[in-house]
Amino acid sequence: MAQNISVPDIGDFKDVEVIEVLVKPGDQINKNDPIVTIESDKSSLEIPSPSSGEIKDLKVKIGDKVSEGSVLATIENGQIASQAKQEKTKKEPEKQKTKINGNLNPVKQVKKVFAEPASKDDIDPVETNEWIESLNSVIENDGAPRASYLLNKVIDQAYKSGLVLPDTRTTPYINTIPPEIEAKSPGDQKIEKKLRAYIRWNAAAMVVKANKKSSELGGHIGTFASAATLYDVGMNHFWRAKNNKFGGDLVYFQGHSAPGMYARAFLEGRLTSKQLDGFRQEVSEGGLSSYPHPWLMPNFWQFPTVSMGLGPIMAIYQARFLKYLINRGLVKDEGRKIWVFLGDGEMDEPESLGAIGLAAREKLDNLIFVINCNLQRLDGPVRGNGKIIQELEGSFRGTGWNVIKVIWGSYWDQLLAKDKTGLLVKRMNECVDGEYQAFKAKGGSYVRDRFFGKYPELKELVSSMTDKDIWRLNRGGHDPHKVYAAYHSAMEHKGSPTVILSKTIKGYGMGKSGESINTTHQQKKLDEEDLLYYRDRFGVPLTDKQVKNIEYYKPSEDSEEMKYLKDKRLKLGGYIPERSSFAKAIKAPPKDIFDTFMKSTGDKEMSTTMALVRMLTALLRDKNLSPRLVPIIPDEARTFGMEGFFQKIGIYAHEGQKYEPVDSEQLSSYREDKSGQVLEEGITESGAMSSWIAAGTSYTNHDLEMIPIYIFYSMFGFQRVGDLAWAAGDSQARGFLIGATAGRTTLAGEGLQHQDGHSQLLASNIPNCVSYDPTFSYEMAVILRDGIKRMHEKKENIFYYITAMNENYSHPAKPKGCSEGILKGMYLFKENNNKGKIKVQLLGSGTILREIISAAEILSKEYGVDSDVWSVTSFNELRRNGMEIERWNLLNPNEKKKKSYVQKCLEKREGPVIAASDYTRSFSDQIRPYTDKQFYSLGTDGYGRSDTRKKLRKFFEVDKEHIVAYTLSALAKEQLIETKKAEKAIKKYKIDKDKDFPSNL
Ligand SMILES: Cc1ncc(C[n+]2csc(CCOP(=O)(O)OP(=O)(O)O)c2C)c(N)n1
Ligand SMILES: [Mg+2]
Repeated sequence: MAQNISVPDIGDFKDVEVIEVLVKPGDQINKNDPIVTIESDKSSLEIPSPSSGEIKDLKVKIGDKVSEGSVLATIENGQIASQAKQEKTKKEPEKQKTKINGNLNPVKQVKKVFAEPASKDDIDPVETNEWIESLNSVIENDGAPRASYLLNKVIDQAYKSGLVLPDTRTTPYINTIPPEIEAKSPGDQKIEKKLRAYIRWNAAAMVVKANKKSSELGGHIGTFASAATLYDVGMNHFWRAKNNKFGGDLVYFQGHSAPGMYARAFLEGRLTSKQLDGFRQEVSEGGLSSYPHPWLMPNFWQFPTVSMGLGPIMAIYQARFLKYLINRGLVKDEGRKIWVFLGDGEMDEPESLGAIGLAAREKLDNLIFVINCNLQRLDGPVRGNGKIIQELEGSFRGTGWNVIKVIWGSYWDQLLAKDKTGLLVKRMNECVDGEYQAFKAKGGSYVRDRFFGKYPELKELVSSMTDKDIWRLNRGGHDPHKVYAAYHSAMEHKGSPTVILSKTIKGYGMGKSGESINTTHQQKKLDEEDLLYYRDRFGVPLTDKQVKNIEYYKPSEDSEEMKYLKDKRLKLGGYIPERSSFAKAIKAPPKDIFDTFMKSTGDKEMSTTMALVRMLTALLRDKNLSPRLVPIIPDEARTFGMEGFFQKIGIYAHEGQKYEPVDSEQLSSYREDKSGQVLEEGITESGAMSSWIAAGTSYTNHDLEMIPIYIFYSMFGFQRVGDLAWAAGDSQARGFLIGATAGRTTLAGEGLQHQDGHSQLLASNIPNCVSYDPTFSYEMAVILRDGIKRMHEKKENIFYYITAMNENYSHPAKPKGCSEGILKGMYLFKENNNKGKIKVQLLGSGTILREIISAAEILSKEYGVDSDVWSVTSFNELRRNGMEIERWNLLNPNEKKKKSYVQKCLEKREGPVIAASDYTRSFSDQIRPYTDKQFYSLGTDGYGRSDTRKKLRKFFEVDKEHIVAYTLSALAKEQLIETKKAEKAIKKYKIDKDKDFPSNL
């Protein structure tokens, strides 16, 4: 029996136009296949079929107006599933796991808790000890989980009784993992120590050598010197490379520790000594880049990290993106990890800590931060008056991370074991980082006096130790055993991300020339004496002469060290870092997918943003391409009319949807789903951009080509996240950035901080960013399809920036043969030849092209001035072409001159050029050098302000009246018309000559 398919609840909308009918009688359709697309003045929505069956009758056609309940079609054999929605929102029962203190992996054994030293605050030390003894006894007899349970109960009771409990964000200043439960490294420590020494030496040598050539070259020794053990333990035991069996762990190396990675790659035979000699000399072929730059070393580096703060946020969203791919069923869950190496100074960047809440919320247990807490940054101590490790512990624990502190090395274990009163821990707790830094700069006797000497009991504790012994008391991050145990524990941890806070010494091993002193960071030279000291400190088998020549050290291939090094990497699947891609291309959609956009919209008005959203909807119907689209929106879906995507493809939520959304009855209901496709980022442009980078580089990091489309307020794009956009270029991300609500006068009411008149110029500075400012939907469609083809089918390492507007207007049919011009940056939109004797070339982009078109009509009708109207889709692309051609011509003075595309377009045309856009004049000025014609730019220089579009365009002098007046004036200047004609027009349009230049207002 035939049943009706009608319009469901579509919110507040009534009498909405049907713009597409997607089925015909006789079609066999599945449940949820779209029947029609309807469009309000803000957004378009597809109406899905509630059941499967055969379409019998169509009850609507394009142009009909429908509301909730209107019948669209009838379907036979279809069971209209009224429960469909309910079924959909039914949640999988959550498996309850036993969880203690938020930790799914409670420690099995816990070190006995110290009794605190007697304190004057303690009115009854005997009672205190009884409590502590009871706790120890529960741990021993019933285990840590029971002890945690009891403590939680006691704490709950304390809160109920109104007690103010002490701050529990931090734990004592000792290692999180007690020695008794440390996992033991299976490595050969002797060999690993030797290898580490060679790598240390070679890393320092390459920096020193480069600076012998020229002190301009720079480089850092102290950072890797402090982090060598942290890297080596990972390389020898944990980080699995990508190969045909495994996707590979992703390691974000700290940018300025790059010399250490080169030094290891040299031992591995991946880099030659000649290449090491080319450190920071990249202009000649084969040089090594200063920092990790995939653009410059595309087979080696994966992540550009040296702009501090970008590494942590990009890595967090990378870890989330990996979970997204897994939850969407696009890649297998192989237990891959994202490791991120950071400096303690770097953690001051707002971006470094800005997304740690998301990492915890999303339960990113595939993410491990290693923060090298050498207590110093560039100028001096990170927290001289405090403790960076404690501060970071508080921040990370507070958001729900698993925190592992690796503060003390094994030499401290015995001392700590002997510390029955807890006085040593007390002393550790009370010292500040400024003191800890000095302890390592000033030697054993200083430590004896200043650290242990404060309390007679502690002085006694180390009385049998020599100053040398005291000096040898090592820090956790330099102890491979402690580092191994921490990494092992991080790998096992489930349910939350892990941060390892590892205490080290900046410039470790550099002695007087740079160990733990305030100038360590910039130490790039070591004199002979320093080099000999460095060699001796680590036992590098080089003669004095070799040291003086600053030779690299590499043992013979059949040495036990080299065999060990290679064997370890072989077992872990290969070498890292290595950048590769085995992703399959995505075939661009057929041309006809965008056919509707090539036709005139007639009287129907829409914005280019709406047109773009309709194009995305069309792309989602392409079975091949659809799953690869990653729409990314920072809380602006409704602004851009994209709320229809919520229901259609779902919002990614790793926990699914635990609640019935308030708008569940509506078609565009807020649907969260574990396999949702939309990344709804909330209000974080940096986060959204980081997601976009992760998706845009998925072709290399996950061997899966994805098409990210990140749509944002254009003003909060490049200007806000410019550094991330630069990193995206370096990373060779592929995808679309859509700067919506673009144009200084087009986003009318929002005012100064919203109105963008320069993002196109910011985009133009990124070499591999291709940018467009289209006016009409057919231009947008041509650009979008070509972008997909170039990036995702032909795999060009470029990304697109396209501005889209929110101004509604009707769109003409695509003029014949203009596709090439659209892509190159300009094409002839219209010729006005009304027998006028004078001609002018009018160029416009974005919505201001429409002012140009109107101005051309006025000029023709009222002033007898003919014009050629050019739609400029990209002043940026035109300039690129112009620069290249000009350079070639200058370098080939004997050859026949080549012509820029601008010149080819304009050379046979008459009259001066007037170019206008909704951006600053520099935007259109970019092409001024590439035509012989007189050139005048109009633009929106100055701060925006809130008002109507009409008033704003008048204010910035880009409305049709100003364009007419300025054109007449330019023609008068060229002596093509009389000046009084121009004067008359200025009067007629009431243009205030005395008004200041808008930039000054
Ligand atoms: C955004 C940014 N600002 C400044 C710098 C310059 N810079 C490079 S390293 C550094 C100090 C880093 O200290 P820390 O993060 O503690 O690293 P460490 O070398 O101590 O491991 C600074 C200021 C930079 N690379 N990026
Ligand atoms: Mg530091």
